[in-house]
Amino acid sequence: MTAQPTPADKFSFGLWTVGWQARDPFGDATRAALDPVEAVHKLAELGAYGITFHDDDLIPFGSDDASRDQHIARFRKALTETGLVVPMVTTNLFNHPVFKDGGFTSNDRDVRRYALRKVLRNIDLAAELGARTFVMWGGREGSEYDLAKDIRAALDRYREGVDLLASYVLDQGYDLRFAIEPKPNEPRGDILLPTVGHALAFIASLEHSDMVGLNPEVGHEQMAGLNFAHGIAQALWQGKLFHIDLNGQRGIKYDQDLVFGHGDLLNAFALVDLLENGGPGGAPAYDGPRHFDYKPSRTEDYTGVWASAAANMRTYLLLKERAAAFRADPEVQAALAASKVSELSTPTLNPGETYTDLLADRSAFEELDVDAVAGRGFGFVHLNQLAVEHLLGAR
Ligand code: 3MF
Ligand code: MG
Ligand code: MG
Repeated sequence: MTAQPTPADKFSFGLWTVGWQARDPFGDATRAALDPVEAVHKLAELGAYGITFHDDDLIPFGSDDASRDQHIARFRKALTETGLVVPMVTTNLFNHPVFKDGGFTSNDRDVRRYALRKVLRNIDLAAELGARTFVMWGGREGSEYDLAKDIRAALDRYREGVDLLASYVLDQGYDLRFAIEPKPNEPRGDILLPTVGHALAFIASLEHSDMVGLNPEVGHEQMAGLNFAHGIAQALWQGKLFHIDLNGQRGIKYDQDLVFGHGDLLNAFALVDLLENGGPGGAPAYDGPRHFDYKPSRTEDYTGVWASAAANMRTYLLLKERAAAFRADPEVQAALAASKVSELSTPTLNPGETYTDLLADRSAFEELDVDAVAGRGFGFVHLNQLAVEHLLGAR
């Protein structure tokens, strides 16, 4: 197996992922802090092409301007030394206690104004570093108590915030698009824009909706019991897959942030097949960064951290290989045809046909042998078994 990542694969990692010190609600950190400069060097050695960060990952909250500049300068030097790029930047509006009731949608107006200022400053940094995507995850935008938050007013304030940031980017002439990251819960009991579908509907209401898309995360949709590959397909269908967070999650429970593929492996296979082979004529359907947003488990030391970072990329590449073999297998092609998978691409009406023509077509209704049609099997199980066998390396 090759499966050796190179920058051409466009793998990127959040600084907060490999840098997570493994503090959780029940226990202290199990690892020492990681220097961002070391993260850049290590990820480059492992074959990644990009690194992303929240403002506070790189510049500790409350730093004065001089030390802020120093942190940025050290980081930039490491980027130049390694060739690693910063495709995406994001803002931390969840860690500091000031954001305990949210950033853009806090009931406290002072907090909302402060949050917007924090994001505006970070947008300048993102543009300076050449990032093309600005992610917004509103982890604290939500509530625990239904009567404590006016949801319609909160959505008004959310929209006011995103509209303001989009006009700022336009006015500055930055080449930057926004990607909203949905999540159903954690840390809030209920988070606003909980799923891909909610976020798409919200985006449609924005003043500059063309500049705003999605950054869906595997585990976030799966925490809501949803099918991630379906969500990604709809995001693509709507032209809104601006970025993606890859990780693993095992069912409806707390946010696990496992290595990509260490949760629902079959769905990860379908996802990689969609991203890599789902475009016109079997071309990739998505050409942005393959961004890992996972947490190296609390049980791991730094050897384990780097092994887990490598595991994300290797798993992705192995799934890509398996998906290519699946698509090339004549038996799979026959099974796809038997299952009429491509027949769904044929419009239901003939070219130029109207509902009047359909109503006049007796073969479509009066003369259709409904029982015979109902008796036809689709063969989906056989097709899925072939996928499993490719995944297991049995074909
Ligand atoms: C939380 C997340 C976030 C976002 C990040 C990017 C801390 O579950 O996934 O990671 O990805 O804030 O905006
Ligand atoms: Mg997450
Ligand atoms: Mg994420």
